[in-house]
Amino acid sequence: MIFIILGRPLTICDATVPTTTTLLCLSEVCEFDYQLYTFTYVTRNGSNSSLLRFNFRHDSMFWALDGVQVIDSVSFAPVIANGGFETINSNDSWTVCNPSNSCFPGEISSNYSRTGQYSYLDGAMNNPDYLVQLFPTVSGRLYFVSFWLKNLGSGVNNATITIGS
Ligand SMILES: *[C@@H]1O[C@H](CO)[C@@H](O)[C@H](O)[C@H]1NC(C)=O
Ligand SMILES: *[C@@H]1O[C@H](CO)[C@@H](O)[C@H](O)[C@H]1NC(C)=O
Ligand SMILES: *[C@@H]1O[C@H](CO)[C@@H](O)[C@H](O)[C@H]1NC(C)=O
Ligand SMILES: *[C@@H]1O[C@H](CO)[C@@H](O)[C@H](O)[C@H]1NC(C)=O
Ligand SMILES: *[C@@H]1O[C@H](CO)[C@@H](O)[C@H](O)[C@H]1NC(C)=O
Ligand SMILES: [Ca+2]
Repeated sequence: MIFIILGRPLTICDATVPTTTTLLCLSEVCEFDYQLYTFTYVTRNGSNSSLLRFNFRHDSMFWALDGVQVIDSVSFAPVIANGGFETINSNDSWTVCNPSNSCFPGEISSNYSRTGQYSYLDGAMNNPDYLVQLFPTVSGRLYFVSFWLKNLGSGVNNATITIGS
């Protein structure tokens, strides 16, 4: 890959939570344009926060992610920050962990935004890296989770999205 990606590299690792559910697992899939994925999630009883995690590996191209939303089913308030990746200099939302020091780890980029100016772009080679956000949630409550995901090419790839609380 010879793409030049503009944007602030994100390198900070983040927290874990006691329970984790897999929302989506794609592996060795062909190229596809932005597609909306929607899920419901009920937080663990006794928890006060949730962790949304996007694991990405792409050996030949990139995954693009935009429009991430988590909505409280009671108040209808959005509970995730910077879901459109527009606030590139903020430290209060997403972090990326690249434990295997993969080439082409996740970055915010202006090349493939779905809405606004920026999206998240991840081409971690050989081993996955992951994008996480920890956010406050109400114990035992239903949340609506959604995001737009685009696959820029076929070959060896993997997108595994989990949520936990
Ligand atoms: C949730 O936790 C509270 C406090 O521990 C307990 O009283 C309640 O029964 C639990 N509810 C469920 C649905 O497990
Ligand atoms: C959330 O839960 C953790 C672990 O149970 C606790 O240490 C923390 O104080 C809680 N935070 C709030 C804001 O209640
Ligand atoms: C974000 O965090 C990094 C690492 O702690 C720090 O160097 C940087 O100044 C912070 N950026 C902002 C905008 O707070
Ligand atoms: C990404 O954007 C930069 C800056 O606009 C541009 O130079 C580059 O060609 C773009 N790369 C791709 C793969 O579109
Ligand atoms: C896809 O990635 C997930 C998370 O990193 C991993 O648990 C899973 O084994 C991978 N699947 C394949 C087929 O590579
Ligand atoms: Ca955006």
